[in-house]
Amino acid sequence: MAPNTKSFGSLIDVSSSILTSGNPRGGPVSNLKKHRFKRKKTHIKNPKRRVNMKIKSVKARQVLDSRGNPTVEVDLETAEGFFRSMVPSGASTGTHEAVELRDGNKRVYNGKGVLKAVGNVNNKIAKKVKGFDVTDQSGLDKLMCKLDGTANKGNFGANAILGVSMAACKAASASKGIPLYSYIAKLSGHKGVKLPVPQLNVINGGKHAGKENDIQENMYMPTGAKSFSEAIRMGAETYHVLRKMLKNKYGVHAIHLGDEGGFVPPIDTPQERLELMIKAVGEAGYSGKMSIALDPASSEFYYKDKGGYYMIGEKKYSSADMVDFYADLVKTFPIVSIEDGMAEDDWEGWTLMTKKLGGKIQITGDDLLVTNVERIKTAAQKKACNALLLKVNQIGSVTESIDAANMSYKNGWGVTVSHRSGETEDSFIADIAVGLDTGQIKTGAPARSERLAKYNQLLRIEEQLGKKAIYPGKKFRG
Ligand code: 2PG
Ligand code: MG
Repeated sequence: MAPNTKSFGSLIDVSSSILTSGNPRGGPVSNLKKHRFKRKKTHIKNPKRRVNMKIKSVKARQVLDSRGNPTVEVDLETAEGFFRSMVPSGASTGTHEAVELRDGNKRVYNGKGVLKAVGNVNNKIAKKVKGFDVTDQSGLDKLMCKLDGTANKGNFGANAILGVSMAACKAASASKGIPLYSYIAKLSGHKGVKLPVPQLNVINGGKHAGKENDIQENMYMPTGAKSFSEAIRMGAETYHVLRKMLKNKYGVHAIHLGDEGGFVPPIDTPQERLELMIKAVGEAGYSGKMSIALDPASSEFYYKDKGGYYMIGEKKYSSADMVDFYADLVKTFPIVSIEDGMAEDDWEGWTLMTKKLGGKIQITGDDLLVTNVERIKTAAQKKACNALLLKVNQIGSVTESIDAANMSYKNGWGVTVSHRSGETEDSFIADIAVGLDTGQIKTGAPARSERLAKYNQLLRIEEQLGKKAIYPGKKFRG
């Protein structure tokens, strides 16, 4: 039976923890303040509201992501209303990631359909989680992992499990009458007051731009801003200066956008791209206030079978050559963070890079760690990196994502919450970044609504936190 429109009001607000928690049943926004105030009071004082925490129904469907590929959407119903999540999807995926279940029928969506994962939610997970208390996030996630029965969620699909896990988390925050980021902070043992320094991917390369043997992401980090909103302003203004510059220099083709909203100019040398980025910073008036982060995504240009070498453009590099190459870039440009500078299983290369550059910059593991505590443990033992890139769909549940962040903090590492190149309008990762006090988020250029959904949600959170909000700037690593 289709849910009534009043209840479905909250679905429109899935991207906004404020509206979801303040006004879970929808209704006119003008009533929001009054409504939120009332709910908080009654809820805190009335333990009987626990009854509202039970899952009434779970329904998944196939929708499309920002690349026009199918993905899983989940609507989870409690007495508070309906709560929706949408699952992101990568292109430069690590081989150790949890399984993203695709149908594989080449005649339908090029094999990328997710009807099997959708069916797993609707036919297998839904009935088992009916009646489960959404505020028991780890119990719910454990139950789904147990039912799946594999180490990599290969049975149900991480895309199926994560959809339910995120929707339950939203439902739980609403039942507690607090914003999603505050709820995640409580779940994970953090304060939930730190706005992240954004890593804004303004020049897209590699797989996100249809290129090979190429640095994938060239990002601005507004470390000199005083607040998150100032950081976004700096990022957006500089992005527009860069756009003009690229158009003047290379013509209109240079300002077409890649998967993450950054430009794809016909510039192949990494140095030339960075020079232009820094020039744009100067013209925008932010010299000295904007740092740079890179994600080469080097597993994509590592040729393991042919003796193990990297290749950028036409040039081959050993692991040691790559470290020298990065060291040169770090000397020349204000680079503060390099992610996946080495390939996912080149442990020696990672350790070498961390030894040589880890004292100076952040060395972030993405494909290396895949948000997996076991790989984080190994990396810590080998001193292979000093930061985690946290992607919820790499591991496939909210609880395991929190565990990955907490273990990274224990190692003294930095943590960056990250989008995927295939994204949706769901802004869950904005709330998780604040909830975990990571101090960093990577969610694309300041362009394209699937990217802006996250930055805009962070603007709302900043407004709601008011004076409590902390923007770490240069201290983004915690
Ligand atoms: C990455 C991500 C996100 P993808 O490599 O960090 O930018 O790309 O989602 O394609 O794996
Ligand atoms: Mg990466």
